[in-house]
Amino acid sequence: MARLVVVSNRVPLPSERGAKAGGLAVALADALRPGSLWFGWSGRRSNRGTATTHVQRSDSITYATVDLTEADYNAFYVNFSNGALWPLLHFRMGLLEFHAEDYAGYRSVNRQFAASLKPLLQPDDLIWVHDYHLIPMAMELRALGVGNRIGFFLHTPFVPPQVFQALPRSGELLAALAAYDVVGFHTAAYRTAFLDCASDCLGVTPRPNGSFAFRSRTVQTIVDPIGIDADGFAAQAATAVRSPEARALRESLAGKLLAIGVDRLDYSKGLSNRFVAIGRFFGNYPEHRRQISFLQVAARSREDQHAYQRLRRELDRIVGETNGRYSEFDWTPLRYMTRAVKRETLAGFFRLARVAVVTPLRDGMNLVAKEYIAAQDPDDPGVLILSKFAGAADEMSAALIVNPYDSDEIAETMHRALTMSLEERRERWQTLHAVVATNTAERFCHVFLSHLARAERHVDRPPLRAIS
Ligand code: GDG
Repeated sequence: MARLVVVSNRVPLPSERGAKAGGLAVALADALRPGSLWFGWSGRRSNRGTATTHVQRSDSITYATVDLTEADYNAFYVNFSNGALWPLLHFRMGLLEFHAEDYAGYRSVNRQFAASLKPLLQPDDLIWVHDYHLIPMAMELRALGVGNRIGFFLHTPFVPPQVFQALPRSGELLAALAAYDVVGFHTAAYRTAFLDCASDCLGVTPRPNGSFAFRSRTVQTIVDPIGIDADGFAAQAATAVRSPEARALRESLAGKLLAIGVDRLDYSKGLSNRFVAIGRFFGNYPEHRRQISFLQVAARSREDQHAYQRLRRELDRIVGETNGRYSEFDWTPLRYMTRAVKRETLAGFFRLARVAVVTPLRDGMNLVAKEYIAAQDPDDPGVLILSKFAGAADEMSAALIVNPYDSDEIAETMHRALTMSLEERRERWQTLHAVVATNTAERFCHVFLSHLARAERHVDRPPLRAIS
C-alpha cells in the first residue's frame, strides 16, 4: 500500500498537543497509518528558515518540519494567506489586502517547502496537501520533477468568479490548483464555484463528473465533506460531563440552562452579530432572563493582524454593553472567554448545553456543529442553531437554520429552541446524529484517498514549469 504524505501549513507536533489539539490532527487520525509522513511549518520563526528540516517520530509517524524566517512568516502567512486569501475565500473583499511582495513571499515559501519535501519523498507516495496556504505546492513539486499523485483539500469555501477575480494574479492560483490530480471541497457549491472560475480563467471545459483537462493532464474535483470521530467524541463527552470543570460549570448555573458557542476568534464566525442577537434575545424575551446563561468560548487567533485586533475590541464592547444592561448581581447573561479550553472539557460543556449557537457569516464546514450533535445525551438532547452559510448546513438541515446577519432571527430562534418539546428535540437530534455518525472523519479520508489512489502517475512526463 502506498505511503501517505500529508502536507499542511502547521504540523500538529506530538510534543505540542494540548489545549489546541483538534482540527486536522483529529480528522486525519485514521488515515495516518504507521509509516506515514507529515510535513509543514514548525510554527517557529528563525533566521535559518527552511534551510534545516527537523524530523521527529511518534507512534510510527514521521513529522518533518521547517521554520520560517520573520520576513517569510509576514509575507506568506500573515499578509498573503491570512490577509488576502482568507478574507477573499470568505466573501470579505473589503478586508482583502493585496501587496505584490506578499504574493512573492507566498510563492517563495511554497517553492521552499517543495524543495525541502522532495528529498523525503518515495516514488509511490500519495501526497495530500491541505488548505489555502499551500495552493502552489503541487506546481512547485512538479517543477522539481515529482511525478507522484498529489491531492489538495480546501478547508474554506470557494467563491464565484466575480469574487475570486478581485484578487490580483488569481489566474495563477487557478493554474496552480490545476497541477493537482484531485482537488476536494466540502460542498457541491464550492466545487461549482471553482469550476466556474477555472472555465472563465483557464478556458477549461468541465466534464459532468467534475474532472477537466488542463495542460494535457486531468484534474478530478470532488465533493468530500469533512467529519469527526462521532463515536469517540460522544464517549469523551459522556465521561467529561462528570469532570471537575463540567461540574463547576453546572454548579455555577444553579439549575438554570446553558447555551454555548465555541469558535476561533475570527471575523468569519459571526460573533458580533451573535452577541447582538443575545442582547435582543434577553430584551425581546424577558422570561428567559435568569433562566439561561450563554457561554462563548472564543480562543484567540491571528492576533498579529489588525482585522482581528479590531474584532476583539468590538466584541469586548458588545459583551460589556449586553452584560451591563441585563446582568443581575447574581446572574450574568453572557460569559465570554478568549482562552482555549481542553478538547475533552469542551466535549463535556457541549453535553451540558441545551442550545448551541453556530452562526458563522461564512464557514467552509464548521466542525463545532458536528461536535455538539455528537456530544448530546440521546435521551435529552440539545438544539443546534446553525447558519445557512456554514458548509455544515448542507448536511445538517434538521438543525434550526438561520441567517447569521439577522440578529432578530437568531434571537427568535433561540426562544424557539428553548421552548421546543422533548419529542421534537429528539427527532431533530436523531436525524442530525445519523448524518454526523455516517459522514465521519474516517469516511472523509477514505473518499479522498481512494480518488487520489485512482489518479494516474506522471513518471515519464516532463516537469511542469512553475509560473514565475
Ligand atoms: C477550518 C474551516 C472547517 C475551538 N475552540 C477550541 C477548540 N476548538 C476546536 C473546535 C473544532 C475546531 O477547533 C474548529 O473547527 P471549525 O470547523 O469550527 O473551524 P476552523 O478552525 O475555522 O477550521 C472550517 C475546518 O477547517 C475543517 O475543514 O470546518 O470551516 O474554517 O474542532 O472544537 N478546541 C479546543 N479548545 C478551544 O478553545 N481544544
